[in-house]
This record gives sequence, C-alpha cells and structure tokens, in this order.
Amino acid sequence: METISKDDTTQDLSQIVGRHFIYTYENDWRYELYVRNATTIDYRIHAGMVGGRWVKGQFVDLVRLDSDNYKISWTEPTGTSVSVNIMPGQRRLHGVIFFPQWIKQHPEHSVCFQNEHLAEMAEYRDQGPTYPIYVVAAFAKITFVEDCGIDNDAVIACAPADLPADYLARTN
Ligand code: FER
Repeated sequence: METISKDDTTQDLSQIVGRHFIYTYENDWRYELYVRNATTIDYRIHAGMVGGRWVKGQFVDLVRLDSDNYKISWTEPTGTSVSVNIMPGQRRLHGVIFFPQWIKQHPEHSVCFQNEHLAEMAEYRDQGPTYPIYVVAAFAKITFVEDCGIDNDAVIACAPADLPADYLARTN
C-alpha cells in the first residue's frame, strides 16, 4: 500500500506562501488573507457576520493537496475553527467556518484587532456557550491576488475601516 506523508515531494508550497488574496464568498462575506509563511497567516474581514475583525500571526496548518489545491486549517483564540481550500489557479476557494454559539449570539464581541484583545477573547471562549456550533460552508471567488513575499508586515497593517475607499475594488 502506498503511504502518503506531508514530507513527500508534493509539498511544494512556493505557489501559496507569500500570496495575498482578496475574495468574496457566495453569501457576500468578504475576506482578505495573507499567507505570511508556511505556518502563519494574517487576515482582515471586510464584510460578513464578523466584518471589521482582523488578526496577525495566526498559526495554521498548511498543506498542498493537489497541484492547485491548498488547505489551510486552524483554531482561533475565540474557539472558532476554520478550514479553507484555496485553488489559486482557478481563482476559487472553499471555506468552512465553525463558529462557537457565543459568536453567533454576539458577533460584535469578536470584532476587533484580536492581537490586542487575546485575554478578552479567551474569556469569552471559556464562558461560552460553545454549542451548538454554527457551521458556515461556502465557495468564494478570488478577486485579487498578489505576491508579497515572506513575513511582510505591511500587507495587513490596519483595520478594514482605515483602508482607502477603493482598496477592495482592485481586481486582477
Ligand atoms: C476565512 C474564513 C474565516 C478566513 C478567516 C476566517 C482569513 C476567520 C473567522 C473568524 O475568526 O472569525 O476565509 O480567511
């Protein structure tokens, strides 16, 4: 039987690491994701249930599943878990977000620059309620992509509200 390991030669991440994506889900939620390096992302949420939220330095699991299919999975300090499949060549993405119940009830509690509110997020997470988990699964269209290199702190550097008005309008 053939065994597949994460360390085999299919794990060429050069087409995903350093990439900066802007995308719109089927439900009109708009997200922006920068793959800082093979284990870390930065992101901003422009529109959706928790629009306005932004995060730097989130630790993730990143794997290449196929030539144009990368999976990024992680759990937030809020207790939200996310698994995103990115197909850069197809300009498509599929995300599954598992929100704890407290975020569905009070999305505004998680809308902040999370890095400055880590203790508060942990408190909300531990207080719950966690269940029932609210699952949102949707495809998205990638409207903009660029290569920003590794560990570039200028990519995600301010709140969504502080960006120029035409920031999301850039398409390529
Ligand atoms: C995404 C879907 C969800 C994403 C991030 C999240 C950066 C995070 C959600 C949250 O913590 O509220 O595509 O990409």
